[in-house]
Amino acid sequence: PYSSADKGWLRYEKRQDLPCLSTIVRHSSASGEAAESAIRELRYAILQMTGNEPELIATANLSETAAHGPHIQLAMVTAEDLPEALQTKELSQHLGEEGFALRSLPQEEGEAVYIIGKTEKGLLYGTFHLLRLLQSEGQTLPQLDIIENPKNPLRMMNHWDNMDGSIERGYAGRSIFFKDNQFVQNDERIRDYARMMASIGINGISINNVNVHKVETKLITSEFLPDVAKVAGIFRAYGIKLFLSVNYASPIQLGGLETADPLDERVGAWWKTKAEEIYDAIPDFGGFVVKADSEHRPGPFTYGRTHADGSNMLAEALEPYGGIVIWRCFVYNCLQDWRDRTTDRARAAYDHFKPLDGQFKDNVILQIKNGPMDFQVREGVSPLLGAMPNTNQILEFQITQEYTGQQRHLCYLIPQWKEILDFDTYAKGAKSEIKKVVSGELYPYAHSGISAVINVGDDENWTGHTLAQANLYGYGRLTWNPDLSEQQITSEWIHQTFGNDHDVVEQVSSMLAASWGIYESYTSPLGVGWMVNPEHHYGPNVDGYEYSVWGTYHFADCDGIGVNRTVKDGTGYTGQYFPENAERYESLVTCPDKLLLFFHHVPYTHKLHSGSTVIQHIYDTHFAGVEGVENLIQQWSSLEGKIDAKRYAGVMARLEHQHKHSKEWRDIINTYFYRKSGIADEQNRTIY
Ligand code: GCW
Repeated sequence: PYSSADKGWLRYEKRQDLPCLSTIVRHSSASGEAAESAIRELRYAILQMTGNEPELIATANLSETAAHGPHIQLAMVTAEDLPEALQTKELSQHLGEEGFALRSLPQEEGEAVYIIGKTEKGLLYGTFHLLRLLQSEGQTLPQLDIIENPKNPLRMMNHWDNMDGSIERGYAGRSIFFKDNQFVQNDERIRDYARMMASIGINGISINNVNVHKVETKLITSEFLPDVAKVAGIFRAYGIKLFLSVNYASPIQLGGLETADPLDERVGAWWKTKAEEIYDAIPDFGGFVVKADSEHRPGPFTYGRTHADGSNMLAEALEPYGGIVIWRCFVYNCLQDWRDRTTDRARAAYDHFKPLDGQFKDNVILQIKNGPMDFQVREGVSPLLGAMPNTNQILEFQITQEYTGQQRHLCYLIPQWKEILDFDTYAKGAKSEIKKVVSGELYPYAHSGISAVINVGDDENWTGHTLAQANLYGYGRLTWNPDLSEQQITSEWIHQTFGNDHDVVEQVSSMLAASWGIYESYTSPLGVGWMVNPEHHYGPNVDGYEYSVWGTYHFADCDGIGVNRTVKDGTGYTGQYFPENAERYESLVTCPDKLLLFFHHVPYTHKLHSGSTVIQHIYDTHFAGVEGVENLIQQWSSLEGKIDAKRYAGVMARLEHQHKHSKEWRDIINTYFYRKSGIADEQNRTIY
């Protein structure tokens, strides 16, 4: 039933050390589509790993079968046929709607591992977790006593797929959903995709680009709803709700109205009828993702209305069905004037949305990019996160590597995301980290969680760069539990993807761990960002956006570089943070080196905390970055023969490209700043 694509981390390779697990016992309570998916996965995975497909039996038949030995039992926590040892208060109280328990229990018939859920989704997540454990190093049937609940209620993926099959900012081939303005006919790939997503706990997926063009606007019409419903059905069996990005101007484009004014009654009525039609086709439809008044997309501003007016109107239409509106805060003026030093794109989201706190309906969630700019290699954390106690928030990451090497360069993003999640906003005093804002722990949000722009396409290996699968995997695991360590996530991924060979685990972990730092060092020093070619955003171009209306400036001249965002005499952006952070960033003494040029304009001779000057830092890191890539190549080549030839060669080819390209970055950046500053490299290395 599975597609011929690369199996990612669901390879389930043969393991010598596994017990035979000849039986799966299904309690009658463990029923439903998602429970079926769990059982199918268990049988398939155990067959792959041990060579024997376990027999599936009902509890009633247990005593008659040959299930004498280790076996697996699936049951709901409320089931009366659970053994007494499992009918505990602890279990029933601690298990959330999506949570699971894994318990080993010696029984007459042999050692049993119980997978217990409160809902069938719990059974599904418990199954994937058990399979993960069985594949980690040296595991036989462990003594299990685990209860887990996801920390984030919403764990979403956003596709930027267009119906012609192209993917905005996609670097791994064409869409797995759409082709030639239709849905793809063969849905094997979508099924595999749903399995992969469920295995890392994803529970919501929007399938089309937030820039909703002409054909995609019709996804919510009778022309395409039957196809959308089919995909929703595939997702449903894996515990995933389908969402659509919608065009704010749909009442005009589809409804023949001359306005999309949120306060015009006809507009509200149109959306209500539309919602009814959608829920008729897909009763568990998740809701809408909306990019409005952003980068030339239509929105409430056209009618002099606020984003609260705009989103609430949509939310009202979805409310009777439990649907939600995910409203993006990526709203900024993309036509700027370099002479006007008071406008600062970094300020935009906060300036637009903070004043509206408390005005949004309960089923609206504001989706906020992790940084105030746009998924740069490094930027500050968005000060809007945590700043709206009375408005639901969801954090947006970018797995697709738009500004981080486009899946041709290796750039492991888990360390970046962990830094962001662990960032203390001080919203309610110390320990008000971003992870607590978005999990709903800090404020009593009705909805919250984490969302990300996904990096998959129809490339055989899903992500272009095989090692970019680690970002996809790690994202899911982090949204399930942001407290998992980077090492834990990396190790899980490698064991499942490449097996248990010690050298492989060691080298790949170390490559991944170093990669973000390496990429940062030959691209964007000290938080400066944006030195890329306009439009496609690949490769070095220091002034690519400096003399353009998009207004993403670094202000480099012959005296210095960086954006003065201080309250004292800059754009005032630092003042959007809570005082502890505002003060830290405002002062040159306390601002961390890594973000120096994001917050301050300084001379090239400015001395960093590291002891180096800004200009020498630029030279040093750019030389070091290329050496870093050389190390990656060496590490990878030490694994030749330990990784199958195809994946080995695929990764090697990308590393070689990265090497060449990193030299281009180094030379262009170094030369630019040498000529601007006139200051030579202390070590006299070649600068062109
Ligand atoms: O990062 C920028 C991208 C656009 C994208 C936009 C957004 C979908 O360059 O391609 O549009 O962000 O997040 O809406």
